[in-house]
Amino acid sequence: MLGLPKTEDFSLGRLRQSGPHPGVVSLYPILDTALLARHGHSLLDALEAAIDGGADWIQVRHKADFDRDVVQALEACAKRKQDLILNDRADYAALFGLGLHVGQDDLPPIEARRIIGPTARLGISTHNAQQLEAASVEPVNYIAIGPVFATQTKDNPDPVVGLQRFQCRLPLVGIGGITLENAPSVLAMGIEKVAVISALWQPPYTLKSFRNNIERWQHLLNSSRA
Ligand code: TZP
Ligand code: MG
Repeated sequence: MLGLPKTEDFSLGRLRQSGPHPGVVSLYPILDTALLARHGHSLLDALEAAIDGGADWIQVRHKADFDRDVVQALEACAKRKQDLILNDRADYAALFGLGLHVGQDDLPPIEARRIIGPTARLGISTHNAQQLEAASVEPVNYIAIGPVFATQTKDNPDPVVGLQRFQCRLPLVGIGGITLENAPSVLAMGIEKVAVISALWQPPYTLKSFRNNIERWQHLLNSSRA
């Protein structure tokens, strides 16, 4: 069907990609296009600032229509960072050769994997231990768990999971309401990355302050081992 690979081509053993420094937690900034627009910044400029601040994994989250302007901005971002991770949309991830992050109501990971191919990074959001266990047998590279704390960023968020320690064979990403102040407590959850949207933006909301915040977070996380 459509020349897509078969699902059994994706063996779970090939998918684990742990970080280069075991025990070190890193920042996973998410560029939310609505938040960027509120602060008057383009997606590409924000991506550049995040890369400059030292971020490795970076996600683009666009919850509105994929109109032509957005698609062009995404294409420019894909040229800048080929392993960028796109939220929700397997079609655009495949079109531009990007990674993908899916939620519980998006395309199931096994289908998403067939669309984006065997090597692109694929992550999934989970919101409780049952979803986490179910996700751990999917052909994903990492699993996000959250919201860890209350968040203003997501519409209709699931109940807060709090600071539980989760066991998982795949790299875990904590997300939701994580700030520079509470980040050290999150590390005890056994996670490899903290995904952050709003807390990376502080007054004066410039690209320079965003870039510097990313550097500060990385520094804090690098100096606190999980
Ligand atoms: N999924 C669970 S919480 C959340 C998402 C996308 C929002 C995280 O945003 P913030 O601003 O870091 O709380
Ligand atoms: Mg989604």
